[in-house]
Amino acid sequence: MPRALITGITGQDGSYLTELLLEQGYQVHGVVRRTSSLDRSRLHDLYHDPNVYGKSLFLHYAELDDATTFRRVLGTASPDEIYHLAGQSHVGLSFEIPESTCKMTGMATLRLLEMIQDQEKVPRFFHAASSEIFGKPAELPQNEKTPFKPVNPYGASKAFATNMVSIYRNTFGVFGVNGIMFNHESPRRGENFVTRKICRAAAAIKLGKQNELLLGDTSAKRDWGHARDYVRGMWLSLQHTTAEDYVFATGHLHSVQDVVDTAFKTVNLNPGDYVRQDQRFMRPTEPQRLVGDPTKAKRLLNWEPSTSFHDMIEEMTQIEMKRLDGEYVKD
Ligand code: G4F
Repeated sequence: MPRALITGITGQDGSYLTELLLEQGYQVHGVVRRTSSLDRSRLHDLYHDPNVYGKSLFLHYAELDDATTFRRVLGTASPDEIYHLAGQSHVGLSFEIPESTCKMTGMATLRLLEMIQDQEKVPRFFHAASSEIFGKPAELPQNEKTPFKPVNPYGASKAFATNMVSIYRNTFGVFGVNGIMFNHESPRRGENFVTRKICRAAAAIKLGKQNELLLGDTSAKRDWGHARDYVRGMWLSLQHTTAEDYVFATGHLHSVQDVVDTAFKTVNLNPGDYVRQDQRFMRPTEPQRLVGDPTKAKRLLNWEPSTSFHDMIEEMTQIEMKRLDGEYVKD
């Protein structure tokens, strides 16, 4: 039974990846922060399933900046594969807490690379890198060779971590993979990211539970795919014979306004009646034209996104309607 260790297991990607790895017959170990509550988390069902928790799924308390406890978890879990997904992942917030963003996103990755090198059996290592490393890119679409030009503290810390993974791979032979993840969303997305915020608001307004939706720059564009597809890419990348970097993206750009239009159309409302711009949600700088070229992932891993932008936003909005109506949704 292969053994995997996931940092950030309670997040959107961590929960989908856990389900995938359990289906593939893995024993899954997850690192959770002491402050995390599992009860209302995305792992709730698995955590409360006596056939799963304590049998094929194990959770360990540890902080990424506490090497002693993390080393202990590594010893207990003895993983064949590590999926490093944890970190401060909100770009806007990274302007407010740049130091801790760099500590949690950049330095924590380096610390992990150092620790795994000391293991008797060195596990394969997946790092969730980000399209934010490209910032204001010189070429369109971006691929694995596009130079890094981050424009915010989050992107800069991810660029540092991505470089470190390459350095440990090229210098010390670690099987380290950077998955350069473009935006990926789902009904499990955190509420402060724009797609979930919009889908939730459209549903809440429809149900009379909210009056308006305040947003920042609605002309901003992103390459948005479904998180379920992207975690499959993570897993596939560690099964390949060689350690490589991969862009995971759809190759299609949509604006925040497109998200608004699709979500409000799903609930038959006119967005112009409810959506307002609010300076508080504008960012000091915006990355530009972040759109990925997933050709390499397709060629080497046979990876392709399977859910369209339209279907994803529709699904997210419909699930919000059910949730706000008090229905339990296993998404
Ligand atoms: O949903 P967002 O906050 O995602 P962002 O900044 O693109 O970052 C996400 O994707 C990256 C790439 O995969 C990850 F590295 C990162 O960790 C995170 O998962 O914002 C998307 C766009 C931005 O241009 C933002 O300025 O939406 C714009 N926006 C407009 N109004 C807003 C809002 N974003 C948020 N969060 N809230 C708003 O009200």
